[in-house]
Amino acid sequence: RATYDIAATETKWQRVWEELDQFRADDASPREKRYALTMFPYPSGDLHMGHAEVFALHDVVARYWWQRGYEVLNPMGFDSFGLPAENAAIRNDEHPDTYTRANIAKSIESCRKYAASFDWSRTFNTSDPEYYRWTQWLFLEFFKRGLAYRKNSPVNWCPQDQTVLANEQVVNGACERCGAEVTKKNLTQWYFKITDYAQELLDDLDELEKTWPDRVVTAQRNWIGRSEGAHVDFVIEGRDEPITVYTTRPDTLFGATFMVVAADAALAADLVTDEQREAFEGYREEVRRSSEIERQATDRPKTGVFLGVHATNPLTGTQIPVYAADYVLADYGTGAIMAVPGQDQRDWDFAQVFDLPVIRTVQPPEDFDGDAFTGDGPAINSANDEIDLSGMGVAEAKSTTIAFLEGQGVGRGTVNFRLRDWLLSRQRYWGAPIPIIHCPVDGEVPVPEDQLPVTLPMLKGSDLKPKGTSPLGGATDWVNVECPTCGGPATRDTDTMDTFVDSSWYMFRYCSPHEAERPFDSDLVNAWMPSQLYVGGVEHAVLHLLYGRFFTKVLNDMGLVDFREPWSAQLNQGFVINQGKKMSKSLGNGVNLGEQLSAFGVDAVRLTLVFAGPPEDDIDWANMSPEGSLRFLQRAWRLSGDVTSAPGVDVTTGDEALRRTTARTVHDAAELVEVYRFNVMVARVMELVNATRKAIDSGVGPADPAVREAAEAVTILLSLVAPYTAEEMWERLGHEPTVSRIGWPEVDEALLVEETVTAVVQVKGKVRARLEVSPDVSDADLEAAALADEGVQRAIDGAQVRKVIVRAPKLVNIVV
Ligand code: ANZ
Repeated sequence: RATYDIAATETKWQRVWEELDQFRADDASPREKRYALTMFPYPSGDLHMGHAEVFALHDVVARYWWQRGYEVLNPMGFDSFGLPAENAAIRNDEHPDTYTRANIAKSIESCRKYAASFDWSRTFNTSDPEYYRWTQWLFLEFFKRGLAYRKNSPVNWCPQDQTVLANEQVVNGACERCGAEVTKKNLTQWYFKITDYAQELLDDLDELEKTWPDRVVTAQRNWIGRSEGAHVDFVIEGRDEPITVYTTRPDTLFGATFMVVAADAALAADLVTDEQREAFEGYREEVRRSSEIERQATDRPKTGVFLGVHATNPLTGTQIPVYAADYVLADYGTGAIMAVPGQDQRDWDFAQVFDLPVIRTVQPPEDFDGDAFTGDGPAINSANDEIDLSGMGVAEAKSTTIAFLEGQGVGRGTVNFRLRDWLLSRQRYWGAPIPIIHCPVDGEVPVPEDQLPVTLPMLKGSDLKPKGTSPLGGATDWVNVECPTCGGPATRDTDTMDTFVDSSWYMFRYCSPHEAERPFDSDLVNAWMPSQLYVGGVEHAVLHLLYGRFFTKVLNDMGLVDFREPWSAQLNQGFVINQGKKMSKSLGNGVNLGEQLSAFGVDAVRLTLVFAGPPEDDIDWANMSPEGSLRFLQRAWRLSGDVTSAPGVDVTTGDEALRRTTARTVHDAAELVEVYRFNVMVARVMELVNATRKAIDSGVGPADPAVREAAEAVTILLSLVAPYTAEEMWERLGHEPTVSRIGWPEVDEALLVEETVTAVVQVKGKVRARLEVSPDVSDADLEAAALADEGVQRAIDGAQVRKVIVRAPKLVNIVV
């Protein structure tokens, strides 16, 4: 059996493509623009199976758009700042840039071999000074607008990486990068005020929900965590200022029998009496030593300490004790709660340990035998001389209570968000320096625009070892500067920015990557964006995808872009796993991409990944058959050698059955790609290959123009998945290179109309109607159509139908 030489084919076409440069996006093109974006990789090594999967899936759409006649922007760059490069540099005693550039060179080489249709003329690395100059410029714009600020607060601290982490980077209490258990530390840090946009970030999800994966939208909604409730003021004996608590259940206020303040909040230390101070401080130490995971575990026994003071319940007038405990978080709501053990399980558990009273304020159903009752029901034990909630449901009792508290001036309805401001400073070297100068006279002074970028001083190897403070602090020549305002001695900020800042605006940069006067050309950005497809991992559901949305809104407020959401549609691929498990070094189940590519060729690996299933599903490589993919590609390729008619032959005279199959396949393939069902599209191409093979080997024969039409359609459809094989086929079919931008096959609409058969309808044994129906009409549909026919109705003439015998698609017999 004839086959093609994989290695030779790959080398041959890479050279041709290089010369043709056919995927360069033309800003000036009159075609409609499409922007296919895929998350840029972190260059920590060469490409792996995960990249192979994403790029294969993403490329189907990018190549499809080209074939459909769009002008496509499909760029690729590298998210090259960050910890792995810095850690590698420490290990190898080199500069992080050296490591980063070597990996990038390897990755680009691999992407080219992999035939990903990226426009390499637009590539950049976020660690290029020409790029981070604008990251710094954007930081300063945020600073000028009050959206970047410094504050001292307890922050997540990774003891292993010796740096702070954003909340988003703490996963189950552990550092997202290295897995070390995260602790808390008080530090002055830079924040972006993303909370100013909380409501809009939430509202705009309603529109995105139509085109974004559900799990991403849900994750963002939960992360933003909007809740409606009330602030309630509690008067404390011997203290002027009341304590305000945040509650989502103001209706339960009559049942608030104690109060809890976060043990690590300043308020707790402020409230505690002298008699209780020692006990409190001991407890606080204990809390600081325990991890976030331990503290948030629901099954853990509740702990706490009495602060020695009482608060007055504003509705009952009762004196209720105030405790410090670790189940209340310092940085949520007001850091203090009213505890209602009758309706809240955590409060119930605490009340059991400390022997505190429980008053139910919602009547549980009769069969209820749990502890706290969190459901809806009529209010009980909830009345005094001025307000009576008795019998009201939760919603009504809430609004009634809020109105009453507002009237008394001791509370107000409020909206609360779980979302915190974005902590962006890092005490590490390999990132964009924060372009601020600290002056004893003028305070925080922005580095003047004409002095950007603030480039990193040359440090390497052991200079970079984590010390808990930024390594940049050691570069004294770099640190000590004149204050741009007063000229006096001042120092540079020594922190660098979180790499998520770099990746929050890279999609804009691709639209004008060589722009030297500003971060991007607004006209070009508005012409290309929002991007119509963003392909990437669901692990970015709340980090990157929320930050990028936030940046876009700020850029819109600055007048730099004319839209407020950067990505109108999104696709999350599953993971490539092996033998049912995530690939890992310790399990030794890693699959080496390079080996797969040399064994089966690029096309077979790409086809396997695309054909494996819906893109969202995980792919278990152990169950895949790249051999099978290769066999199919060779089968398809053989067709191209068997066609004996000439290019451009009049196909309208070809075999109609095969022409119909081809037309249907091409038509459906387009629809399938549009809804990301690439695997089904491939299955349909396989069927078309079989049908064509059958036609060649049967009476139709290889000279029939329909055979050429089918083989050409197969080639164009395959160009989305297996570009090397497709080019080879196209050439064998007698065409000039290349097939990649030849255009989508034209479909004769007439061939899509289903063939019909004639069904005969008899009433009392006499033919009364002939219906044109689809050959696969169901009995029920045919019966309905027969009974609806006017002639049939006339023949029945109001008589009782006793029996209908249906033999779809040919016959209906009506007995009256
Ligand atoms: C009284 C109450 C009664 C509550 C009840 C709930 C049920 P979400 O929905 O997540 O916003 N809370 C408030 N601040 C807290 C903090 N810093 N740490 C821990 N818990 C805190 O949750 C709001 C509810 O969580 C608030 O409503 C408060 O308890 C608690 F039957 O107040 B609730």
